[in-house]
Amino acid sequence: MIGRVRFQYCKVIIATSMVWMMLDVFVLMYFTDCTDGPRCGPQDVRVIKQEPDKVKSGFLQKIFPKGLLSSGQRNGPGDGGRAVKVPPHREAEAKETFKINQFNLVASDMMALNRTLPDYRMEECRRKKYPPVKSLPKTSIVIVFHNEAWSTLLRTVHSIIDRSPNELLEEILLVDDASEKDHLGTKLTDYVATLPVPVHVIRTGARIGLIRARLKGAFVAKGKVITFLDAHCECTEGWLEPLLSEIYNDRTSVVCPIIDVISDDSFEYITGSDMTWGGFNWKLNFRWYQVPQRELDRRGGDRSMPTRTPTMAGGLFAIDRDYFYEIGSYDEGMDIWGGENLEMSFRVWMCGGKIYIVTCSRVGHVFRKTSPYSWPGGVGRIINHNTQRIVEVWMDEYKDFFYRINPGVRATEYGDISSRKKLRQKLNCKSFRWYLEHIYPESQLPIDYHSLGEMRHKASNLCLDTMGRKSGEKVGLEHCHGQGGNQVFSYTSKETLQTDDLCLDVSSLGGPVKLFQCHGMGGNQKWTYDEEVFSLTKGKQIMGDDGLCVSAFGSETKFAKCTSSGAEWEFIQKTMALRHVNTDQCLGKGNGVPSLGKCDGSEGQQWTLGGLKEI
Ligand code: UD2
Ligand code: MN
Repeated sequence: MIGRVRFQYCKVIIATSMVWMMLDVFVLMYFTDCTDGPRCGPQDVRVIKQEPDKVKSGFLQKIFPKGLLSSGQRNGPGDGGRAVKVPPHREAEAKETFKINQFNLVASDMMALNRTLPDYRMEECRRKKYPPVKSLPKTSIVIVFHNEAWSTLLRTVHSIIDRSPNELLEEILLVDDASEKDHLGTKLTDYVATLPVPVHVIRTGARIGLIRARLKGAFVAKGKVITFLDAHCECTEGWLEPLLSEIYNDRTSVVCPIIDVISDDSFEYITGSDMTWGGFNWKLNFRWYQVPQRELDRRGGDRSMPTRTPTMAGGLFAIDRDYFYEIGSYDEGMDIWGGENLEMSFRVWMCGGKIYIVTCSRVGHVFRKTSPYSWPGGVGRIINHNTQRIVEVWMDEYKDFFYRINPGVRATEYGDISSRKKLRQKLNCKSFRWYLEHIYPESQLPIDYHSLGEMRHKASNLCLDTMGRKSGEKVGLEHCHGQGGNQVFSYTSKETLQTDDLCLDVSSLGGPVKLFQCHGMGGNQKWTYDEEVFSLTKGKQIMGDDGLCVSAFGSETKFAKCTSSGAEWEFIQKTMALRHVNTDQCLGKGNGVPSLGKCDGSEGQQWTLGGLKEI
């Protein structure tokens, strides 16, 4: 027993409470009497995993339905976070049932509901001292689901119970959003009644979508903090204390764990990076991006310190319950799925709160490639409806940018937003520009820009086109279709030529013109447009009002007496050239594709930028 305890200076092991004693093979708690050391004090109340040699055969099966919990051997499928190998005779079944949940149901069902996971935390996190458990706020955990699989839902629940100090769990609230599966009916209610933590099932009746379902859960939550989780998660060792302690320190902090990846195919637990944060692209899709140097510096290089993140993924976070309501909970007008995470992110930052990714807290989530459930009225309608509610309420003048890029979205109705606008006023929230400037200066949505529209090559009358390609691939030149989409580019005030989160990038002299993730650091992505230049031609003079001519003196130009030599200039006010600064070459067309060449002022290097404006 002791051999498995990591902190060996801790001496006394006491099992607490009848329930826990009954389940001591399943969950064991121990206190320590040490007076010093990284994890001393009452916060040392820990939940540790079941000990194989302590399990009496058949014990767990008496309490839990047969075969659901791992007993005895802890080297079963998926244990240790390992990938599950579906045996050959079940492969066809796995393939067939994949579409039910959009993950490998056979693999999930093969694993114990309480499979073991290693402690994935970084060393600094394990050493960190948190406030004593008795002073941390208790949390209600709200999990909404629609047609979730039994094994993923219950594994989420078991992972919470197994890896959280019992004292911190007020309750687990399972909000069933009108599921149509037998296993989520009385079987679920009966099962959760056997668990050593209060677990309640709330039924929405009709399908109301995840946003309103979460609101239902939050409404009955008794805990000082509400922690939201998706229904296919696994919490890891020590996940809860770092989240609660941030809220304990500042109740206006909204905190997310690092979301690790549980493979949708093998259920392997794959740790995610602590160097990514949340952002969004031009379509207002949530995206993970690299944490910029600015934020690393703010944390003094300490990776165990929470990262301030511009947006959150949305599914996994904890928030002070009263603050949740003060800051406007959720927009009840949002349907089914999508957008609520950006809405909340903008709102929290603009109205005085903060959002962190707490890098000492790790929770796994099964990321799926497609959604398994129905979307009443269609995916497009729902997403466009929800997105417009964000844009109209929170984005001020930047809504024009959004609609220019996504004109089709306008056709969808978005309902009444007056109460959300009032909320913004009541909370006295800052502008979206403020948010971009202060919270998200690295945003892919340019804060200021010179142009937004097509980029037309004058000589060929063709338009720059992403051809739907990805980062690292070449940009194309196509007939201008005037439909926006792949032909919308912005020349930004950071002097990048950008389309969504990709920038025109040339990495070497003579190299191809590629699309690359915008990094915001100039370099290979910096371009100038439309500089005033003088180009030397024969027989032309530029005469000023005073009768003097523009003349060359070395590399400088000055007004001087008009003579037959040295003053023969053509003044081209608009070169319309796009000069790549690093290589000092201009964008033109070679072999049918955009390419760089020595700047020569020719028509082959002239571009008109759509939506050009003064800033
Ligand atoms: C992400 C979030 C998710 C939510 C969503 C945007 C993570 C890991 N996940 O998508 O929480 O913020 O972005 O809205 O950050 N559900 C219902 N009723 C419905 C539809 C879904 O209860 O009508 C449940 C569903 O069973 C699941 C949860 O809502 O437990 C989130 O849905 P998802 O897993 O399909 O969302 P995900 O992870 O793709
Ligand atoms: Mn999910």
